Amino acid sequence: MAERIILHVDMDSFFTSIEVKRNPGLKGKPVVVGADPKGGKGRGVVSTCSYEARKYGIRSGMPISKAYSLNPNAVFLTVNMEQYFHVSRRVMEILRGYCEKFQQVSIDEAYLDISDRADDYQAAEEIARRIKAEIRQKEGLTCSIGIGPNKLIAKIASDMEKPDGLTIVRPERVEVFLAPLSVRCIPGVGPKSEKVLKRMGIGTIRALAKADLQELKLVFGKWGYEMQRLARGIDEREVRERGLAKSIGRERTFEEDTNDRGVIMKTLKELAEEVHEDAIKRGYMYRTITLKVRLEDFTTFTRSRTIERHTTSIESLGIIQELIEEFLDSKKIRLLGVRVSNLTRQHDKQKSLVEFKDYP
Ligand code: TTP
Ligand code: MG
Repeated sequence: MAERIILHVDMDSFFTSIEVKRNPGLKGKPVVVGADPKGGKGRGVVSTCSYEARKYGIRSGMPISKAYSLNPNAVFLTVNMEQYFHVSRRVMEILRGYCEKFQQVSIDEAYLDISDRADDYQAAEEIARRIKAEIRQKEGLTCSIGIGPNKLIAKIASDMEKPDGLTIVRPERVEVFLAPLSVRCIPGVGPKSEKVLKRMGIGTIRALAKADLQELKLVFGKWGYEMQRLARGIDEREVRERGLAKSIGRERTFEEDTNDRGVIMKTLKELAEEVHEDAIKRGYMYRTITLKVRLEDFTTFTRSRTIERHTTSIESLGIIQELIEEFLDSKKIRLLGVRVSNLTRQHDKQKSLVEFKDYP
């Protein structure tokens, strides 16, 4: 494969930065965007928070009640998904203008293959600076950019000097750059792989790069081989626009079949929230919501509803709660699933015209 130069761009504390931009009085304050904390009794989670809030230990995905206990004086804001989607779209349009090959990976993150526009890393740095300046000028927001010979390196690099970072890793620096990092920095190595690797005495990427391949294969199969290639800085994944995902879903099998309404409703709520969060993070709105129910005798049913327009709020929850009703008095339930489909990253036309007017 010819040498490539890849950029990974990730907006800084994205939802929060948009809120601060709209209300400059919040600048420099700990700001948390997520569910309503209701004086510490609120349910739901933190979507994201400002870097000032992170100093108190507040993080994405944390229960909002926990965030409240860490700093009750932080500014708590609920999400304005529609606006974040608009900003996301405009940022992605800016980025698209800087490359031939583009790939949006989430609501605030994208890869750019700039190999045909930059002959060397100096030219790449120039481009990165222009991108940062254009986003700052047009949207009043900062981003962090990583530059490297492939997606893996670009992605890890973009996270290195957040916020407003620019980290360049030339091919000859890849090995030194990766060596001290935790194996967790490798995409695909989650808590489970990390644990197994730890037992094998492998904690850093350096150790993984040097590990015995046969042993890795024995434990992880093909993934062991791929993992080690990544640890050696080899990543041939192309930057390419993927078609939209077809659907996003989650299922859960009960340990014991149940007809307990409370348990069923609680599980559905969790599933709907997880699916919704996942859709938002990946930058998708949805129109169709599907419930799947498997009864104790293994008969399986699905029920779907399509709403009038794509949504960014958690309408899936209410709909799922209606769809489950017909199953509540029947046999015990073995498995529940929630799925959203009819996905888009684009606002429905009419709606967006209106929205654009009252958002500068
Ligand atoms: P991230 O890029 O992971 O986070 P961030 O942009 O807020 O902060 P950073 O400077 O570290 O990049 O996610 C982008 C947005 O996605 C984030 O602003 C809110 C949303 N999000 C959630 O709603 N829930 C989550 O658990 C995460 C991780 C993100
Ligand atoms: Mg981000």
